[in-house]
Amino acid sequence: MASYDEDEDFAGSGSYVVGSFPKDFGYSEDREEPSSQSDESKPKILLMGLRRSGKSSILKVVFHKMSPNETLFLESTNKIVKDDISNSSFVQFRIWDFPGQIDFFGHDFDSDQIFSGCGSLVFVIDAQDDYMDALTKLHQTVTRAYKVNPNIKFEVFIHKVDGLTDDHKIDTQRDIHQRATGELEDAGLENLQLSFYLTSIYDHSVFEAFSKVVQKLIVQLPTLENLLNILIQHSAIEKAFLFDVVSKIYIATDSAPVDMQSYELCCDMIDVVIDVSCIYGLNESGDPNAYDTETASVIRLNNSTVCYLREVNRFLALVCILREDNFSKHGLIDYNFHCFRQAIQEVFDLRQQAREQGIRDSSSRPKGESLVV
Ligand SMILES: Nc1nc2c(ncn2[C@@H]2O[C@H](COP(=O)(O)OP(=O)(O)OP(=O)(O)O)[C@@H](O)[C@H]2O)c(=O)[nH]1
Ligand SMILES: [Mg+2]
Repeated sequence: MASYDEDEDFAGSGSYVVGSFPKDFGYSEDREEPSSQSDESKPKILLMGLRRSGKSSILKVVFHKMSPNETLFLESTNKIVKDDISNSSFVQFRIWDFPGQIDFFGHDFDSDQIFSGCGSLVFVIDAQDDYMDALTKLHQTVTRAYKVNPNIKFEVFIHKVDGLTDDHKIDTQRDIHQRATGELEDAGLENLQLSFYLTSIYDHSVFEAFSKVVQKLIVQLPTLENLLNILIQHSAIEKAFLFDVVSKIYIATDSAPVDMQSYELCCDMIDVVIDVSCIYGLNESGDPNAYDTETASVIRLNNSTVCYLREVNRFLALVCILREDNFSKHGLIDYNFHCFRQAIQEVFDLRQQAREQGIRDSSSRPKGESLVV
């Protein structure tokens, strides 16, 4: 990194641990709260898989800022842990972390209750271990879930790939993909689609995979993607991500392909901005505040690239990558960003209206399977 311009005021928070968000991740109070939804209407994401496959670690690292090394001390989960993500984050859902040894055929397992109202089922397979038992369990799990609720999105995380060479990763993914889908075809379930991801908590892959899982549940995704496409085309931006700041998962991006490096760069930028802002930032009245409407940053890299971050709303930030010469049209970009932010606001105002409507007729509505973001 060549230089770092901190060109706008940051706001920050008092109690702060380096490398993590403060608990009271601050913002001005007068904004609309994200959640007035009842708990039941938020879609569920289920985390399943064999014991020690890494389910709780994924939950802790992605949504609770645990450092990967700390997961070594996690205890085995012995009952379903229900985690409500919506209070600290823009995306609204509940994650249920299951114990690895759960018995689907036991009396205490109510599959109707568990799989109905479920948006996604993330099945975690430990790629460093022999995965034959995991594949059997995967098959049992998805067939059972599919019977109860065919709308569930089935996501397979081929996990702990930090221990594998690149070739080994590809081979493992191919092998798991073939065996899992082959078994489903044999069982006459061709319509049951599985998506596969190579993940590890030791790099950004698990955040990227979770971004995609969450995106599938966002009903307004095509609109958000469209707005991002318009923005980048008119501002000569190479790549733009709309981030959920706390979790660092991106809820939408433009249609140019995502390369891991750009995503990592943008994640790191969020960390840097929040860190600096937590330490040095104060809002107008002198109170600490980590992230607010003034939050913005420009980082110039030594390969003639610029990373640009702007606050979109309480929970979201736009992070863009563009060529340095195109950044000279700064005014144009800012104007376009202003339009973009307004459009996003309109999308969410509609969401709010729909939600209020929904609360009124919630008794007659099926419980949500899509995220209403
Ligand atoms: N190398 C590596 N180890 C991981 C990764 N994710 C998790 N682990 C380790 O795997 C072990 C088990 O992780 P847990 O998160 O407790 O697994 P779990 O699936 O929740 O296990 P149960 O609760 O018993 O079902 C821990 O020691 C983690 O540090 C990863 O991406 N790479
Ligand atoms: Mg666990």
